[in-house]
Amino acid sequence: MDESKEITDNGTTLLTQQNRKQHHQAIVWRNVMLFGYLHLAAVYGVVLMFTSAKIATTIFAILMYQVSSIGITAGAHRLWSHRAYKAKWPLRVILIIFNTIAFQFIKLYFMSVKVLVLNRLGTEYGIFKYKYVLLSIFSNRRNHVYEWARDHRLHHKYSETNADPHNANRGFFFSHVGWLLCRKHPDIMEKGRGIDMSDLLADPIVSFQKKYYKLLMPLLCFILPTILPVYCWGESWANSWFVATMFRYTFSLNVTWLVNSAAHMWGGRPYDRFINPSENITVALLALGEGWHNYHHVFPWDYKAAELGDYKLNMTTAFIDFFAKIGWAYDLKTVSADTVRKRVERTGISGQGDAQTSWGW
Ligand code: ST9
Ligand code: ZN
Ligand code: ZN
Repeated sequence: MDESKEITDNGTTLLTQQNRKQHHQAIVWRNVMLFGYLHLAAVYGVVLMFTSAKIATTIFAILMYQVSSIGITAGAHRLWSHRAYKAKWPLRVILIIFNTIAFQFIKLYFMSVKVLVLNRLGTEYGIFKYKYVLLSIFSNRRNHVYEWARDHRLHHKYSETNADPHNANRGFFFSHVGWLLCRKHPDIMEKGRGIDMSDLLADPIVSFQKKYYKLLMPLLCFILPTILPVYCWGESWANSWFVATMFRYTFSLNVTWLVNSAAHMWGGRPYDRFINPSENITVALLALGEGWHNYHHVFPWDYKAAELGDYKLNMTTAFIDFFAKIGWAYDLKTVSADTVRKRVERTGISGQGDAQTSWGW
């Protein structure tokens, strides 16, 4: 028997204490290379943006970033992870489409590059691997709303412990991207099993995404954003791939990660000075209102994810309010001024509210 494991009474396998440590520290080199490629490609995308790309391609990339961000903030985050409001099915369909544009299939790049090289060599092996890649693409199931929400609920419930997937106590790098470059801590799997996900399993639109994700995500996140600029306004394939797809995608990934890193480190803590999540304007601006993180960790059910929800610094709230006006969003949960005041008196810094923010520089 593998010495790193022990068998429990009911027959399940557990890692021993010693090996738990080694397990969660194991680096996943495939991800290191993939994220390395992504960031290099994004930098090249910036160069092309200022040298040869058409202005329409840059505008398209910004638009795709905004749309995919709403899929995360108003969709995966405030609606599906926190149930901060309810949405009728047409809005849920819009959000699941936006969300699928934002999602990623990191394995794809690495394997595609490998296959391109092998096929250039014209080997039988290359052709075999090509078939393997196609099979892998359609059999992977990572990062749909269900998995995103499960990790995020865990992040709130066990914030800054080993059961938090991006535990900010392990430093900026770990909470930003490092957690995606190594195996998850066993506490995450253990505590994750106790997270109630029945509401998402019962949502047919989330289940649809989960079922067809392998097909929908590559199409919406990579293939269409690359093809559209070429066919609609005559952009070159290289500009389209590196600007509209690689740069847009990597930028939006980093903005999302900043909520886990920067907004857990820099900024005011007016609602609860005993926790790390902070009010960070830079992150709020970039992440469409998700930088008011001290408030959000104290009142995660508030659909504004902020006390004031000022539209300029909270585009997601503007989006939800618009759909509430036409009746597609309803039961918007919020927190009374009195409850906020009492909490501030108990754990915060009185009289500061949303005003005690920081640019995080
Ligand atoms: C990406 C992540 O997309 C982005 C998420 C960011 C979250 C941010 C939140 C911010 C707050 C909200 C604000 C939004 C702002 C938005 C602004 C927009 C501009 N419970 O994962 P595995 C099970 S990154 C229970 O392989 P390893 C799991 O089911 C880019 N169980 O762990 C599985 O079991 P089974 C693309 C869990 O091997 C087993 O454990 N993403 C849980 O340690 C193994 O799971 C990628 O490239 C849980 N929570 O690998 C993916 N979790 O065998 C990168 C797991 O039954 N990830 N289980 O299937 C990976 O490659 C791997 O997950 C790993 C860990 C290497 C990191
Ligand atoms: Zn957080
Ligand atoms: Zn949250």
